[in-house]
Amino acid sequence: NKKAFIFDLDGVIVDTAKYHFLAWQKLATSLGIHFTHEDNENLKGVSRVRSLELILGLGNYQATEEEKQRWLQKKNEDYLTYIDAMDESEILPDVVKVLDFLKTKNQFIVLGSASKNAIPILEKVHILHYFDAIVDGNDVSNAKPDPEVFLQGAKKVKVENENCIVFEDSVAGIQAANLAHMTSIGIGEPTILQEAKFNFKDFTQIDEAFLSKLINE
Ligand code: B16
Ligand code: MG
Repeated sequence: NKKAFIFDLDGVIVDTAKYHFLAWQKLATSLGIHFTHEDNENLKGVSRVRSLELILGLGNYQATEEEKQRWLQKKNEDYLTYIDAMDESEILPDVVKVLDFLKTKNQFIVLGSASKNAIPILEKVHILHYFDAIVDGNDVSNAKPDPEVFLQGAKKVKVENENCIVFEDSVAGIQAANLAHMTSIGIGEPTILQEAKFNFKDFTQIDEAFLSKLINE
């Protein structure tokens, strides 16, 4: 039996949230908006456009469509300068170990991310070759918690939704996986990701016995 293991990117494979934060904060500061690490938590798993709207909301800032487009582009250019400097040392602990194990067990490995920069990031950290399918922010029209991103992933590898396992660090992503009738695994703070079927602090807490059980059940 072949299952599909669907990985979110930011917060699961790499910690790009810190770079999103720096780029958003630069923009916010230039607009006179106070933007904190706490505010950044609410942007995790959220699309780029929605993130900008949330930040403008913090400053009660009314912007024209033209301004919004310009700022989105500016933020992404800044973000990409950080991405450009990434290498494999930024892969979160034991992610590669889990990917290797799933490969030896001949399981499908899929990416399900809201980011439009997913492929360049995977290339930068040299793990693009592990993925049998990639669904990212360029493919989906409905953001998490809508299950579209994961449903498209399952379809690409032709695996039933019930046979998909999703690793997610955001509440919206866990909800999306649950709505898709997939097995949801929260990576991060269990109190935040309560709705997940299983919870782990990070991949160092996930052992081969657990993965084997998921493969064989
Ligand atoms: P981009 P994920 C998400 O990635 C991030 O968590 C979120 O903070 C970001 O706004 C979104 O991607 C869009 O990213 O600006 O690169 O298109 O967690 O779904 O992998
Ligand atoms: Mg994420």
